[in-house]
Amino acid sequence: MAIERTFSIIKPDATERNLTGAINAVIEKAGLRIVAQKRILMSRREAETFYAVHKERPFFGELVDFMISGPVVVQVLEGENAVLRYREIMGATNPESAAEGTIRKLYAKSIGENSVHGSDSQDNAKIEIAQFFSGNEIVG
Ligand code: IDP
Repeated sequence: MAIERTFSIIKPDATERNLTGAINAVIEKAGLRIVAQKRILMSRREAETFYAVHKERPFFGELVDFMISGPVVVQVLEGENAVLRYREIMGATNPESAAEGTIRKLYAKSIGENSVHGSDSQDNAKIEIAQFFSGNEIVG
């Protein structure tokens, strides 16, 4: 199977509740390796760029405000089928629909404040990683 990289964000609702370590434990237990990680405060422009695909959606303003409301932890995760694997352990966008044991089932507060982001394709993973990390910050 292919070793891939995906991009992850631990969102402000989770950093606020001191859940970075708990979420990282789920990630590592699933066999994904955290090969880059930093805690940052996103600028409004960074958040708007990151979620540009959703700019026509009714929740766009709320989403951007939330993503800049506190620190986030941006990460690069590496492993077999990392994009799909991370989506599996994140769980559904809405925690009420998320499977038992997933990060969102365990920790998300709502469909908006849902604790984690993970890339939805290999192409988007590459774009998202490049938005936040330079090559020498990623150590596999
Ligand atoms: P995903 O994060 O599971 O891939 P997307 O549909 O790509 O879900 O939505 C991106 C993010 O936008 C979600 O993770 C969530 O934070 C937010 N979001 C999605 N739908 C809603 C909504 O109906 N209300 C508020 N925020 C939403």
